[in-house]
Amino acid sequence: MTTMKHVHSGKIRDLYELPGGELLIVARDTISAYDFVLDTPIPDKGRILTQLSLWWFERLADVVPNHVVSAEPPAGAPAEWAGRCVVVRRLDMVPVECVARGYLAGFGMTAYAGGGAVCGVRLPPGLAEGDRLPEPIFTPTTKAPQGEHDEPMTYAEVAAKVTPEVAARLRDLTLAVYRRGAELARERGIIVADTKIELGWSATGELTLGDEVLTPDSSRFWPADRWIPGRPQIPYDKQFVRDWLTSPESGWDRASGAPPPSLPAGIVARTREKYVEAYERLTGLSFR
Ligand code: Q0N
Repeated sequence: MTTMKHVHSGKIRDLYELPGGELLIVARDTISAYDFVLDTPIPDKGRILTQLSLWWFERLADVVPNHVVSAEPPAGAPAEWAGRCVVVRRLDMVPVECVARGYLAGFGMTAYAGGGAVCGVRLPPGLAEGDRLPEPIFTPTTKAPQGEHDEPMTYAEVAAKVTPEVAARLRDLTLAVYRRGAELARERGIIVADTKIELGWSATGELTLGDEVLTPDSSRFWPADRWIPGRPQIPYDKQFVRDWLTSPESGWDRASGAPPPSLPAGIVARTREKYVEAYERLTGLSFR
């Protein structure tokens, strides 16, 4: 029986320490919307995103090594963790959130509208929300403690924090992961507008990909056939949730600050279907 020491609970995933010092990431079925974690889980979301991330790690192995040790639950793990837990090597995490953007959305849009640049990267004038950028850009942020918001960093700030040599490697790896992911996804009808990765140092001193990668939780996925630059895009996974929450049926007033209501079964089922669809489209595999 393996003893698992609980070390951290995030919004979406829990982290445990295993006896050998390895870590165990357990993904939950939780979904967030409008900065709230909803009280209604999406069945299978944890398994779908875990399996998608594992698939990408393999697909990216020639770009960057990853922290995965095993996708088998350790002996003694609860049966309901099957398929949604991953044993990983402990890394010494780099103190920078590594973000690549290929399209203008979210913070990238806000920063561009405010001064024509994102994290110190100047962009051409005249870009609209949802536009594809001439080239993907590296837009790192600080790693804020839980509950606080990450702050944008310029490339020079990253270099000052981790050395210029390491900053260049973070940027190059982040852009390489984004390019590989976005290109493959685009062929399969999904736009990856941006993505966040976490890198860390392995015990042997190799810069290694941690966390999860190229999932709808770590990236903005848009359905390519509904991409209309010039306005906010439809999120691939959360379209039904957001539409319902902001509709009169939900009775929710977003401006009130009150937590959103529970989701109706129909919205849950259609949202689950979007995660299954994203997984199946990207991997070409059938879910379960
Ligand atoms: C780590 N976080 C932030 C997992 C991700 N391989 C690792 N080694 C050391 N630390 C971490 C990892 C990883 N991954 C990463 N916290 C610790 C995000 N977490 C949230 C919970 O799930």
